[in-house]
Amino acid sequence: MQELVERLRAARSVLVLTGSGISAESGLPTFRGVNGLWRTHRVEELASPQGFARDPQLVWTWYNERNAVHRRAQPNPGHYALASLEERYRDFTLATQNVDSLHLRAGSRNVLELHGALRTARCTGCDERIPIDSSGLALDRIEHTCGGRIRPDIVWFGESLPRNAWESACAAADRAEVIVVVGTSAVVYPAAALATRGRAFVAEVNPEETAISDRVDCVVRGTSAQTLPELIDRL
Ligand code: BJW
Repeated sequence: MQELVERLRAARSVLVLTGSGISAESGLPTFRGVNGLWRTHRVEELASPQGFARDPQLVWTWYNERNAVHRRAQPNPGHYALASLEERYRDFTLATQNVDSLHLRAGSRNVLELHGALRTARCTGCDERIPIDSSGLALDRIEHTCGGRIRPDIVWFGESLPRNAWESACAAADRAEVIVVVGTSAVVYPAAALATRGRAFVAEVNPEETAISDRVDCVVRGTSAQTLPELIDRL
């Protein structure tokens, strides 16, 4: 961790990329872990455009349940440590693959939500966005007045990432002197490519080995809620 501390002390431009592991200590499941969402649910039924076209009520029932769980969850010390890290830099970007809004609730400001967010929904026809509260979307509101359907405002496999968020994340990766990759298996593209596309010093914070562990400059093996506050204390 000492080398990462020194790099962060010297850096003017920092990018952090997070995945579902950072919310694990808030009680939210990851995707590919032992009890991960993709181990216990069929991704093609619940999280794909085809699944939504087939049975939008089933898809919304699942996302409404997840939305309720996210709302009850609280940011953990890892989320708060990243919000505090942001205070030290003029050029700090937090690109997250998470749809749970916990970074924003922890006080992070320059957050790019690469896979969307569950706090909004959007119409497949006219693209109108509507806010989603803790009760989720009522199933009788799925059919929109324009003839389209209201769907979760998130990115499923085969779909493009939100253009502005993606372009801003690429620019941040190119500018960054340090990139910290937290709590992601780094198997989902294009997000995973951010970690290693620039010339930055790249550090990984994760209790397990990942797809990019052998390509990063420094590995901090531990959970984010344990190691990130320690990192901030040492800066
Ligand atoms: C802890 C911890 C603790 C545990 N502390 N850490 C190149 C090659 C091959 C395929 C592709 C490619 N480029 C694109 C593709 C296709 C595809 C893809 O990547 N497939 C691969 C899986 C093979 N990508 C896409 O389709 C993307 N779109 C795209 O590329 O558009 C262009 C295009 C258009 C048309 C055709 C083709 C391309 C879109 C990807 C969208 C991903 N969506 C999901 C679902 C979001 C909605 C929802 O939430 O329901 O996003 S999938 C899921 O995976 C979710 C996550 O954001 C994402 C990443 O998962 P994450 O967060 O890394 O979770 P895990 O479980 O994998 O890892 C958790 C980690 O945490 C582990 O490492 C643990 O050790 C760690 N951990 N506890 C710290 N306490």
